[in-house]
Amino acid sequence: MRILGILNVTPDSFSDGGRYDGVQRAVEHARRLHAEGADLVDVGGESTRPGAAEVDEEEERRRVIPVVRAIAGEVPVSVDTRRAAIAAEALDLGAVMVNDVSGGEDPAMLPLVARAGCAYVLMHRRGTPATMDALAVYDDVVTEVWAALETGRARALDAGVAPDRLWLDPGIGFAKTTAHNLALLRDLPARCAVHQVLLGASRKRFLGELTGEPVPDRRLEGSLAVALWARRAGVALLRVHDVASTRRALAVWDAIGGPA
Ligand code: HH2
Repeated sequence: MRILGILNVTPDSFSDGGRYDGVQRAVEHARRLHAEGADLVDVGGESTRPGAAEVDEEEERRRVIPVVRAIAGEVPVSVDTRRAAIAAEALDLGAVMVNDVSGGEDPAMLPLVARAGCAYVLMHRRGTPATMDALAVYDDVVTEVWAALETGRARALDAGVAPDRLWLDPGIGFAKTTAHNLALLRDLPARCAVHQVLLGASRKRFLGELTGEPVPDRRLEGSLAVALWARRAGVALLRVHDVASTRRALAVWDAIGGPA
């Protein structure tokens, strides 16, 4: 399982908002994540936490692009954006992956990714950060989320994205309650048997609900429990804040599962 380290260059992300929103600090954190064992670093300039304000394109560019320019030569970069224009600039600067939480809403996104031949993460969500909590209503969350992802996958392949360049992500916490997130996690082994799956659960709200920990930075134990389950389930890429701790937990897990 590969690790995608999170670098939010935002003032308002739910866990690390305001910590890395200067280029120098962002670059140092990207280097640290890479040194700790992140295979890629995911650079994002727009918070998606419930209730977050939309960021206009110029502001997103101002936050993200200088950081991508500074680190793409030394650290493999994923750009966390739903805008094709930002993705295109990041790819030109050497980013190797586009992480699109909107699942391809920008009509220019899939053609861009197909042309570039880069890796692409297609995530499930409903609505926007402003509306998503009210949209967390499903008859059968697993069936509905994965049907939407299959539709997105078909659109991506039609647009010319190569199957081995595509990652599917059930979007933990995006228009999902704790019960929905748990159902999606429980179902992962079946999905990982047929798809390349990316999972992002690090420090999220449902971990706070399950453990009684309201402060996102103090949700390491819950995040590590999900990491071990993800490993067991066959997740291909895990998006985390705490790279060093995740690597250490996985080292023990893998040693137990490995040859004597
Ligand atoms: N979660 C967040 C952001 N981007 N991308 C993918 N593919 N999957 C996720 O689960 C995912 C994501 C939200 O977490 P974070 O970046 O820590 O916070 P914020 O959106 O407040 O910046």
